[in-house]
Order: sequence, then structure tokens, then C-alpha cells
Amino acid sequence: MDPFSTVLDLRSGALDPVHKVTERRLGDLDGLFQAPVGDPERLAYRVLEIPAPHDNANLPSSTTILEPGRVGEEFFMTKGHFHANRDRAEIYLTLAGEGRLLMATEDGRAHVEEMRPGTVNYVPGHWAHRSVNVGDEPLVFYAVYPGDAGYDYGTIEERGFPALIVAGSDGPRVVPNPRYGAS
Ligand code: M6P
Ligand code: ZN
Repeated sequence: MDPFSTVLDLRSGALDPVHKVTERRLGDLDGLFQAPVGDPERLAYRVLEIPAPHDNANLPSSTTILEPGRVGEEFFMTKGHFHANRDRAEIYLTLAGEGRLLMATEDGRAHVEEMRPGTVNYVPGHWAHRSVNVGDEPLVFYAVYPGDAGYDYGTIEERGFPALIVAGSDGPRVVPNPRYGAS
């Protein structure tokens, strides 16, 4: 393939050119929150991709624009996934907003990192990852991952994450997921 460039708007996360945009609405996230999602048509986030071949020699990347909002006590969040190839890692660079990066291993360990403009989060292989918008503005971040990482959404859909991030009176709180492991 030939070299190429893309312009990334550092505030909005917009890409020019943009090749693939995936929209996730609350209806796509039904069952991932403790509470029912409400309006299934409401936009939760968009993923804009800079494509690259799906092999271990290449590095696709994407921006995610995650809207602010809540479902019950939980903040808007991404579906979250393990990589189909479990040992593949990922890097997140936050551009705008305030978030938490919730990670978990298959044996039930949870880990939370902050996401603010300039934060670079390293997600090692074997850690599922979900981003959570705990602020009032869109959370915008840029992610880079190996082309053969792949997506396993099913494990999270069945078991959930061991922890939840919920709104508390002093700000976001990390609490155990009472439904973790239930299928
Ligand atoms: C980041 C990356 C993408 C992912 C997106 C949304 O940009 O991890 O690979 O698609 O977040 O997360 P999810 O696919 O879990 O909805
Ligand atoms: Zn990933």
C-alpha cells in the first residue's frame, strides 16, 4: 500500500477524509446498563475510522466521540470489548472531555484510569476496555490498535464488567457490578 495522511480535528475528533463511521444509539447498548436505556434512537457515540489492513503488520486507528448523558446512575459508555486476539494491546489518547477507562480481565480483575485531554492510556493485551463519559461535554479520544486485534463483544454482553462507574454526590464512583457474571 502507499503512505497516506488524515487530518484529525483535535477538538471535535472529526477526520478528513473519513472512510467509515459507526453510530451506536442507546438501543444498541440495551442490556449493558443496569437500567433500561430509554429512547433507543438517542445517539450515544460515533466511531470514525482510519482504516488499515486487518493484519498484525498494520495499525488501524479511530476517533470515538462519546456523548454526555446517563442511564439511571450510570454514565454513557461504549459497549466495551476484549480483542478477539486476546494478547493485542491498544493506546488511547484523549483529546477532549473527561472520562474513565474501565478495564477488566477475564478472571474478574477491574482497573480504572482517568481520561482527560492529553492522557495517553495503555491497554495491555487480555484487558477488556470500555470508555465512560463522566463529564458534561463530549468525550473525544483517538485509539490505535493492531490490525488483527478483532472484537469480542459477546463476552462482555454475557458477563458485563466487574465494576460500574456511577454518578455520586461527590462525582463519579466505581462500584461493584451486582450482575457481574450473570448470563
Ligand atoms: C475505541 C477503539 C475502537 C472501538 C471504540 C468504541 O475507539 O477501542 O476499536 O470500536 O473505541 O468501543 P466499542 O467498539 O467497544 O463500542
Ligand atoms: Zn480494543
